Amino acid sequence: MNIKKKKRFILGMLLVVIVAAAGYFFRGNINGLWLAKVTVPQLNDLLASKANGINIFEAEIVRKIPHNPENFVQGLQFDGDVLWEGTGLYGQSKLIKNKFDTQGGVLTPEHEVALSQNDFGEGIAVIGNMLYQLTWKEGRVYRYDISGEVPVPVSPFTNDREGWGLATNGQRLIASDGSNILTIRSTEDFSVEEAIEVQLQGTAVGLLNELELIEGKIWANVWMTPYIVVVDPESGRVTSIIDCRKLVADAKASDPNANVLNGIAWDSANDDLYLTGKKWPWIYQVSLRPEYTVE
Ligand SMILES: [Ca+2]
Repeated sequence: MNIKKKKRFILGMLLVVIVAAAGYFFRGNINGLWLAKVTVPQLNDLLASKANGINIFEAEIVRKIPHNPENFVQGLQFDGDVLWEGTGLYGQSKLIKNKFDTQGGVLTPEHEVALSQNDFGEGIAVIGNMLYQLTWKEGRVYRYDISGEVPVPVSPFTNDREGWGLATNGQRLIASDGSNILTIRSTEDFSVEEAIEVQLQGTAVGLLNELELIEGKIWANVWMTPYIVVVDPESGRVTSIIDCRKLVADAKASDPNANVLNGIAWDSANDDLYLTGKKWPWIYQVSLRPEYTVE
């Protein structure tokens, strides 16, 4: 790497750290000013420099499903023909049950549960008849019995750290907390059973947010970036990076209030992938273009 490139790389790294640290303290109050400071080329350089041997895919839009742009999406998961959605912000956090006609591409909200005004909703996950919903700094893990038409709250669990994203491997829960550590959690009491340190070629990847387990791999939105990392749960290694810049650009072109990428849902019945973001007017069905190289 020549000196000019090295200088650019160090400046890029520095900018990422400053923006991430600043953003961390203003989470939930992110506005356009903060986002304007995240310039993609720096992040892109960072990823390109680390990307040797890592698969990079570009998310391409297959279909756009209209979605309520007021929803500050923090969690997204399929359960049959229901698409569960968890949203954030104080005073606005909800659990939303959507009927999703995947054939027709129509999302119909059927029921909403409002969280306490003092809780900032985060990730959600469904295991059997139980839905779990995290809160950000409040330590509360909402639980709902979803065997009936309407989710029924049952006694909550306690989280020992910040709640960000949540997913499931079918038996246990997988939680993120904004760091590079993912924790495997018991469905009995939310206790930590295992920890996975996520790293990209030896470097920790932090700010892991919304999660999804897809064909044995953990997919994680990297907060404040247009990227998703695909993680091998055994080693914690990032095996692929999904570049979602096209979706971010389309969402922002449709609605200037569209915030960051956040929301991964895998329709296992049809092997279809859906992605969205905070306050995005669309949920995108996407396909992945392989052998994509960062220019
Ligand atoms: Ca998800």
